[in-house]
Amino acid sequence: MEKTYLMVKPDGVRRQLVGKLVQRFEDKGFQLIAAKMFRMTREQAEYHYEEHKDKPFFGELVEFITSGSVFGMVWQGENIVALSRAMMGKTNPLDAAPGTIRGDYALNTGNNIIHGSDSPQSAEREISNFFRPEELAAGDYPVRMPGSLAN
Ligand code: IDP
Repeated sequence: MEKTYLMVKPDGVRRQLVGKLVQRFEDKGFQLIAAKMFRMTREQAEYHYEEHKDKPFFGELVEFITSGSVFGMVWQGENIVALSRAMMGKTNPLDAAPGTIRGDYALNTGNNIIHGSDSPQSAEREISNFFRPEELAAGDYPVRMPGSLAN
């Protein structure tokens, strides 16, 4: 099953959007298999954004992402990388369609609320930066309620 790393950035945490964002991905039909609130170390941040290390905004980006707690999540589901990126909307909120997360909640690129992996390979790399393999739930879906006959 395809996995992705989704993360509510410090601006989203400060604005108390965590619950609403989790709800969107649950409603879509994806499965949450790990989540935690934490403060990223500088090393984790530089590794996470390594592809941007030569960009002029790299320093600012690392400062921002380590400026407060993030809510990191591992999700799984069919085509989740592409579908979650579509739900997030374009990087620059000026280009993000209404109805997308950035279109609905964000005003500028520096404060665009959410991160999502851009490929299954990036997802694997990003997940391993923040989670140990044993932190990922396995076999919890479909949920079986005690006494329930349904799957
Ligand atoms: P993505 O988050 O939509 O995948 P990327 O191009 O991978 O977009 O950029 C990573 C993050 O870096 C963006 O989400 C945004 O927070 C930040 N960023 C990208 N371009 C700029 C910029 O021109 N100025 C400031 N921050 C930027």
